[in-house]
Amino acid sequence: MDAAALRVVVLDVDGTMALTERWGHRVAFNEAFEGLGLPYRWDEELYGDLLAVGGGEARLRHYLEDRVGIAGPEAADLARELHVEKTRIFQEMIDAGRIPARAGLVRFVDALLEDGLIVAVATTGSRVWVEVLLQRLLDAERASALATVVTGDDVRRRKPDPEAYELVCQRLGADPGDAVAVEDSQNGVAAAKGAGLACLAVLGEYGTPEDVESAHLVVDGFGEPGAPLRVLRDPLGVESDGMLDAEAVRSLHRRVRGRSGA
Ligand code: XBP
Ligand code: MG
Repeated sequence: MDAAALRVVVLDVDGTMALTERWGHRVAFNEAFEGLGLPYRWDEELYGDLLAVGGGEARLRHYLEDRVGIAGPEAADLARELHVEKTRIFQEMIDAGRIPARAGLVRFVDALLEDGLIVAVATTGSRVWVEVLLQRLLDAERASALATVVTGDDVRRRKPDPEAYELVCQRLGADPGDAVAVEDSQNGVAAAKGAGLACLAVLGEYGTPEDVESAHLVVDGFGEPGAPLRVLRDPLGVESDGMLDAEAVRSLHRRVRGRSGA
């Protein structure tokens, strides 16, 4: 049976399209704590641990209950109030141009679109800032070329649950076997593979090769002319010649599908 042809590439946002966590979201959370007169602060190491919980409001509630010891209902109310303030602060950071695209992202998206591939987004982040950030990272024309954008507001279960990727495929009428996900974290790779997509990991600021070892290819970036990416794991022998482009993603997809005979 011929392997299904690649049709769709689904991009994660946080850690993949932009390094948003360490100096973006984490700083916004800390400024929200300060703004509400609370003594809590998330240093870089603690935040890396807390990223295991997808969704900023859920992350806050987990921290307040498990690390601070605040009871459930009170923690839920405070988490909601803090997350509204954090989201406002993060939007200000985006508007101030403090969240740049990763090197090679725009080149990569252009290559996918020019090759006739459908490009979509699946993120756990909140829609209210995701849409603004995509306009900033990609410019308005490219952002409007995205076939669909699934955010944390559109799903009941966040990554590592596969729901976000299942919803993208459902909205596009695409078989997961015809799609490749581009992710940066353990939760993201688990969500993509759980939904049946092949998965390429572009390591983010917190991910390690071990975290994403179940991805079909692990690299340290998108690569740029003169600044080649480093291949960290390539069990299928995809070969990317220093830059991710449509052919590299098609090669990965062929090898994954060809191997499983799907
Ligand atoms: C991103 C997240 C988000 C961000 C914070 O995960 O988990 O919660 O950390 O954004 P992924 P919000 O990269 O897997 O999409 O505060 O808006 O949730
Ligand atoms: Mg991510």
